[in-house]
Amino acid sequence: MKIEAILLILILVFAAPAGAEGEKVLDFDWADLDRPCGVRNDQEEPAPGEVWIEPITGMEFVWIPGGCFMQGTPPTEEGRYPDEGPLHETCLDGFWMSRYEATNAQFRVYDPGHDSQDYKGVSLNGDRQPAVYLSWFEVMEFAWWLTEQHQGEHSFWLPTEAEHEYAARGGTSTARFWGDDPGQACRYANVADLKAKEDFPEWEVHQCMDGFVVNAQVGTFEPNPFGLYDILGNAWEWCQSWNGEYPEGPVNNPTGPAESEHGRVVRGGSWDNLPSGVRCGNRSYATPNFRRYNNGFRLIRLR
Ligand SMILES: [Ca+2]
Ligand SMILES: [Ca+2]
Repeated sequence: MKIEAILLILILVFAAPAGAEGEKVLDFDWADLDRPCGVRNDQEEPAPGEVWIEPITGMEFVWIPGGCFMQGTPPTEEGRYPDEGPLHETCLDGFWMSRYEATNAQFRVYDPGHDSQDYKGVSLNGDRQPAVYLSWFEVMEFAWWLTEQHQGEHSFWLPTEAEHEYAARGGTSTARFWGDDPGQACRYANVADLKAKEDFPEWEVHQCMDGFVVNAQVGTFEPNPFGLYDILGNAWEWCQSWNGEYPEGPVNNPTGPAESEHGRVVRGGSWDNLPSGVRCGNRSYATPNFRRYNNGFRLIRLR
């Protein structure tokens, strides 16, 4: 079945916005969806860094040029976990990626009742704070809804795991896009820092002060070389891919395994993570029903 046909079916079935009350029950298998990569062949490739504003939510997308990179981490990287190998070459088509994590205000265009909750009494519901406390399913429904608003002209998805790592690295190969030193994090990312340690002395933190205990407004820190903000730190970001072992050899546009008992990939680390959790190559995952105060998303646009 062509992807357009699958899309249409899903839009017809799941077009209704999420209500503020009650849980929704989804009875289809997202694993059936093979996400396409790249833009339409009949479209001219945008220039690196070109910007497109999504008119309904105001989300700002930046063009990420295609290319090849070494995905994963070398065994010498400090804080590395075994599932980050083997290092392997991954080549990707270009894609549009949201410059910022999706915010509460943007998500509430779709679901006015969305509640990002609080962390130990501190609100996470500010308009420009990242939308969190959302399951993978709820995020995908948002993406389908936004796709429907564009009536086939554009489609919106989560990044694959490979796209997220490629985007986060921004052409760099160090542990973090600013280098290897976690002590430099606080210029570029909201992480578990010395400010957080004042409130939570038991936390292992980065040895610097970013000034935020919980989610900061998106775009507070310096961007990476692709012009992406908070691609490390602030909120974890849901990805399209299931978690699984890396391939041994080079791959083109990998979308990940067909399924996994571990769940869907989350990437980038967050404001409550120690240095090993905030690295471009760090891999994490959660079951698709999982919701948490530090887990958000950003979209990509294809077509
Ligand atoms: Ca912080
Ligand atoms: Ca983030």
